[in-house]
Amino acid sequence: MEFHRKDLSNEQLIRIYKNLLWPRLIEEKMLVLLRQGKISKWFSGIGQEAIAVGATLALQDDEWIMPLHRNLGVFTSRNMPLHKLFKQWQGSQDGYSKGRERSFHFGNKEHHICGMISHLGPQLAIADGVALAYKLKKQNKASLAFTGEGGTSEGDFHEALNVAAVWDLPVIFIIENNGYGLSTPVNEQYRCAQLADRAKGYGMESVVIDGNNILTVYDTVKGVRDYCIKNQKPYLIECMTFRMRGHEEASGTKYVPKELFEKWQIKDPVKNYETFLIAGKVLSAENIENIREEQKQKIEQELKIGFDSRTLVVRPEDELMDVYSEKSMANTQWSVVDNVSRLTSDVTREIRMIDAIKEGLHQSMKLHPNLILMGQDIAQYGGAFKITEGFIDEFGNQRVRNTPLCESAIVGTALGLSLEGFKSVMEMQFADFVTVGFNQIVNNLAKIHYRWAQNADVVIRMPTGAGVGAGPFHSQSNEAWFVHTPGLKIVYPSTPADAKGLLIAAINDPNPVMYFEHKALYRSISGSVPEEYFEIEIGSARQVQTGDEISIITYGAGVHWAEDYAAEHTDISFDILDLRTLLPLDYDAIASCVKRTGKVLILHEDTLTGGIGGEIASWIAENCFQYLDAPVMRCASLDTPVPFNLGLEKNFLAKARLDEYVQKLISF
Ligand SMILES: Cc1ncc(C[n+]2csc(CCOP(=O)(O)OP(=O)(O)O)c2C)c(N)n1
Repeated sequence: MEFHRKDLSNEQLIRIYKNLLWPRLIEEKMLVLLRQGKISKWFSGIGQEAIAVGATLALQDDEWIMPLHRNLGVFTSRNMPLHKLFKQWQGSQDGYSKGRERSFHFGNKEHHICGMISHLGPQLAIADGVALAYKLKKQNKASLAFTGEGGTSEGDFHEALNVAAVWDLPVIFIIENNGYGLSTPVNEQYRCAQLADRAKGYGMESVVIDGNNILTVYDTVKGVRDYCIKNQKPYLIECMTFRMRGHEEASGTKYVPKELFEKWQIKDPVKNYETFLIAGKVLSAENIENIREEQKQKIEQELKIGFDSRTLVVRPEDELMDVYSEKSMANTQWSVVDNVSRLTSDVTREIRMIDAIKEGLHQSMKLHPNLILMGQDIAQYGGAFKITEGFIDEFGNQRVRNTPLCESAIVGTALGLSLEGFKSVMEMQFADFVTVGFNQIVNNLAKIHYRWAQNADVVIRMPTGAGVGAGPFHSQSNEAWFVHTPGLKIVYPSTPADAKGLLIAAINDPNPVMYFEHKALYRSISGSVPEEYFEIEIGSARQVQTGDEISIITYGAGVHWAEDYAAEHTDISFDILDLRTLLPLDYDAIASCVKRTGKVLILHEDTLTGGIGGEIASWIAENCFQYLDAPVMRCASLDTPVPFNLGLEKNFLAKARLDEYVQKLISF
């Protein structure tokens, strides 16, 4: 192995050596502890350390890195103390994730390390978001994301590289090509000669390097970083290396031919670098022995602290509290109200739902210079529903961004922006297409605060619902998928005023908010909306009307169905509650309804089975049983996909069965 020191001083070469050796020795010790049952799971990076260490040392300490499961060298090279790392691996509450995450699935803001989720691929687009933040702030920085060669087969790899290329983002993508993805060899993973060749297809430069040569990695990443910053472009580096142990320690290596281990043993990154240092008289064999001894002793000292963890204290309220980031009201100039009537000015006008959404978004853009809008066709074209029409002229194309067709990468990018203090609103062209960004939402955005205290300041606008003859893939109600995910907030307004106030609240909320807007209500519903900038509190329902015979608990289009029905059936005294927020639910308002009427009908456009109606019904049964005069009933859409033909769609929708359910309940 040839090493080129270029202009590196002896001190620098030694610093690099110490950083390279440190994760090796830690890991050797961990493998012993693993066999003794003192830690649970371990993904070995032995033989690959030069990549994580070389790349990390080549960056500045405040540049974000998105590491994976084999990148101990990233964590150690960012000087995370071993005792705390060890507590993390033990699942101690004193670790980086308060015992909530395993092995290397954690991040830390202070060290600018973004914690991976288990899913391979989603990390890459987060690096896009961070790089976009650097670009918008005109900072001379680059972000860096790792992937294994197996991970390059994921769609997220393609999406992230494409977005970085199209948006000219300073991101360094590193592929650690270590021969196997679990047991799958490279010839069953991809067909190109080198994965780096793919860069050309994205309009990106790339290089293949020896990933076992620490100076090659260090020098390449340093140069690539300069290139990315200077040219404001991404770059792909493929590091050739080998996985010297099993995928994880329990899975063995039977499927790997012995010759491969022999071939790569010779290329060991630590041994070879030591040989180079000795040959160049940078260090003597004795120096090296001393450094090794020093580090081994340090490991023992750190482990002593590491083992001394406090006993686990389980407090459900602490667990629940960390799911969401506290709302920060610092630097806010707006009036926060939980009821529109408490506004400071009473200037209102009659506007349509769509105009109210647009106004909320527009006022938010004016108030928050750090708010970025992203979505397909939202710039010059103004979006599929024209909500952002004209925004680009006022706010420019840096803040109002057309995206390529890649929902997953844009959600990931939004998260990356959040890491650097930006807010973002992403427009799903139709709520139906959220399925291709689902993983990022439910696993990355939703869980990140609980896992390592990083918030995801992201709103996803979801044009939703049926009633416009748009067929199975432009009509779905999919809010229930998200209600089942702790960490998200779900809002779903039914009036123009609520649409504006809730959108503003969603944007001000530091947590990920799914904002459902019903397409059929956009232009069909008008209402009085304050001109002023105001919030409707997330989590508060709206009592539409009070009555004493039947309570209809509903949201979205259901509110209008219920109101219309009540207007046509004045012989029945209806109590109507518009939930407005589905997560968190306003249980006080729900309980009040039950107490007022004793008969509850939950009405929603979503299909019956697994819809939120079931959740509310069971909560009422459990908590308000004594006030009930009849079983809680659910009126929902048919358990079929949404059909295209208007006659079939009408039959599908819950509204078609509203009369039947009201009659059933009234006569109970
Ligand atoms: C989306 C997804 N599918 C499957 C897995 C299970 N899995 C974990 S690691 C791994 C192999 C990854 O190979 P590679 O990307 O080459 O990285 P390496 O483990 O070799 O470093 C697999 C299949 C996963 N974590 N995520």
